[in-house]
Amino acid sequence: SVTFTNYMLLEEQMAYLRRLAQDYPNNVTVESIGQSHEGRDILILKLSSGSSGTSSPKPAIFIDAGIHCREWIAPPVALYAIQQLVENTANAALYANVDWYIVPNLNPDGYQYTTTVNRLWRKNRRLTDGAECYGTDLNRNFGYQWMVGGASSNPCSETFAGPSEFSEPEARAMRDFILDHKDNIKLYVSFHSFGELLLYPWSYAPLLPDNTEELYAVGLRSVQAIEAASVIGSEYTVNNSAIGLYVAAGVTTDWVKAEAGVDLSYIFELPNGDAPWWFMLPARQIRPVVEETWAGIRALYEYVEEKF
Ligand code: 0X9
Ligand code: ZN
Repeated sequence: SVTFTNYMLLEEQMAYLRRLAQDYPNNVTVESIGQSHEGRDILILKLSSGSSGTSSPKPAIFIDAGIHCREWIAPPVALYAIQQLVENTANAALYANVDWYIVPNLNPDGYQYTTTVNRLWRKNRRLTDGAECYGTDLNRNFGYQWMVGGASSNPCSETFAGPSEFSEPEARAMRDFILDHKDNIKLYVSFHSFGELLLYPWSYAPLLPDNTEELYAVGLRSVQAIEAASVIGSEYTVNNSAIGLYVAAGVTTDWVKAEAGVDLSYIFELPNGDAPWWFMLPARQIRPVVEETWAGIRALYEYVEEKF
């Protein structure tokens, strides 16, 4: 079984998802939402009790991780949530009335590159026509207020937004899945590192959405659950993205809220390693982080279950 005592290779992550689909065929489906630039499947795990009629789709939670491939703690957080939901029978109630869609690694080409060539790679691995540097920042490539701020048109920049909105196959795959399920999805959560922040829209400018009060209050419940569970002293701040961190246009959370109509949209910036190893959280800290973050995910779930 997966123990979260070491970082997993991409193949190990994908093999785990496929094994769950085989072992739990009644509730778990694993499928590809599309291919990465280098032709890897982007796998999604769907978890559903399947017990409600098809006429009234259940509320769903969509979670992704690994958009920025060097942020290695993010995929384990998503995979641990999967393990708890699927393999811990005590959690079966969590998918009785709510469906879960989880993409543990949205940038498989980049992740492979971080394990073989450059541990600090952030973007995907597609070369834009005419560019001298590889990669687009997938978290600048989404098509809402694209390129209005905090994003670069220089392909050599770490925040290169791509030649056009949704130019990247990984971003399109996620867009298409979410649009296909937008009536069900009530909560969107994207895992990144680092900084112990829980951020909500908008990101493209320091503007507050209409439901800011709700986003803040629900976010606070989540981080309080994390802090109560934390054995490593994590302390989160809940804030607007642009005000609490910096302006960044073309991010997933803005697009999901504005264009897919998902009112509850969050990005977690998970804990970091000690300077200068920000993205290189020691393997012994994987377990404490995934366990405490699971408490935060459960708190968000409880709100969805209550409200919808
Ligand atoms: O810059 C990003 O894409 C995210 N931070 S990271 O260090 N993981 O790269 C933050 C995006 C959230 N939006 C804003 N901060 N505006
Ligand atoms: Zn990130």
